[in-house]
Amino acid sequence: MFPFTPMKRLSFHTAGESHGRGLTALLEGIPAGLALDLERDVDPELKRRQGGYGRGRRMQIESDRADLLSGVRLGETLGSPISMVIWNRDWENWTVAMSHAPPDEDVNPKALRPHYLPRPGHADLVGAFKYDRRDVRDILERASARETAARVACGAVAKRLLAEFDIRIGSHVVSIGSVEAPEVGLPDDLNAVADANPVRCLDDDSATRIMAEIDAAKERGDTLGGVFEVVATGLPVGLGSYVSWDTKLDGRLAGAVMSIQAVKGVEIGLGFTGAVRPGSNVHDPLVRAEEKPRTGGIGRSSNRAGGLEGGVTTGEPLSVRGAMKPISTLMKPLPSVDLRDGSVGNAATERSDVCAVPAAAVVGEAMVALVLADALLEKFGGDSVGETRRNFDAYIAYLHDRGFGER
Ligand code: EPS
Repeated sequence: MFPFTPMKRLSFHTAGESHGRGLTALLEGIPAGLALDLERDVDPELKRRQGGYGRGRRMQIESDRADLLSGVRLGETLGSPISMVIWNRDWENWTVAMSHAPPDEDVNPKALRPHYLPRPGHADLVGAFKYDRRDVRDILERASARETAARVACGAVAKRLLAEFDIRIGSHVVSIGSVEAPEVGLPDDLNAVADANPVRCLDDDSATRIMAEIDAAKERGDTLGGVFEVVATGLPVGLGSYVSWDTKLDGRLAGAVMSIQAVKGVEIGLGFTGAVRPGSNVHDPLVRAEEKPRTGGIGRSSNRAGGLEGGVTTGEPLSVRGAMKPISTLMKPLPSVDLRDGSVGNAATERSDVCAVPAAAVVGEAMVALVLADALLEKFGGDSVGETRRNFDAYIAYLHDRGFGER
């Protein structure tokens, strides 16, 4: 058996704890010759991830920006690994609790900020068993969604590559708590519209109701989840493959989006809704579309497939939805068991967000961008962006010239 390898040409790694010194992002496989300026291309994405109504006080402490360590010279990528660091400003408040050195003998145990009552729904308990820890801080520091800042840094570079080929990625919030926004046509510049709204929702009335629901949840000491949609436009037909299970792009996208902290469901196109409809109301009729060379001049009169058929891009907009459960740190905590003595108590509480769905949507964009950039390089190869472009352009020209006829 082969391991499941969603990424074929690109690879990325992140390291870092939520209240440690910082997060490291390492991205390998980006071709040489890509113009890259972190202040222009990466930092604004980090800022987008920090926003959203419902975030806690931590986001007022942090002001994320990426420090470049390697992989770029004179404004262009070198083809070598790109490494970036995002320093945690909050670290200065955690130097004792998150010290790399063993604690002093006379340290006040409280200064180490231990937690012994795992939060239901969090990685706390399973992590404590798996890694043989008692203090669940050893688990939660890495399980924290702070790690997604490093994913967004890598995703921003992937977006920069995709933009060279006019492939754009945006997202918006579909629902939070019980409020579901009505379906509206997607604006051309999806992120410009979504980012202008405090919960990244395209419908202002729904956004108002969502914010009221977030306020009420906060008042109750509760948290809220929701659904976001990531949309990619400009993709050519033919990324991914149907020939083997681990080459199918739908599976690779689903794995990437499902890997985001607190995501419990992923849908592509109609997703679960398609399972209850007859086929005639699910599949998208084919139509001639000479004006759309990236679909091969044959388009679809609807896009219920969400831009993928057989695990291969169709050239229609790609739609991936992620369902995020409510954050598991509740200010009015649920019952838990104390790992020191087995006594029953309430789960640990600490500063957290009430809702992070708007941020998760931005992380979703990053994960989708990384998978799509990988699929682009898988099909077109290229050690330099120029080489990738020549191969890409030749393919688009082939699609344009292909015409009809039996062979
Ligand atoms: C998080 C808890 C909160 C969030 C954090 C994720 O942090 P803190 O415990 O420091 O208040 O703000 O998210 C981030 C720091 C971030 O950058 O997204 C958690 O427990 O997962």
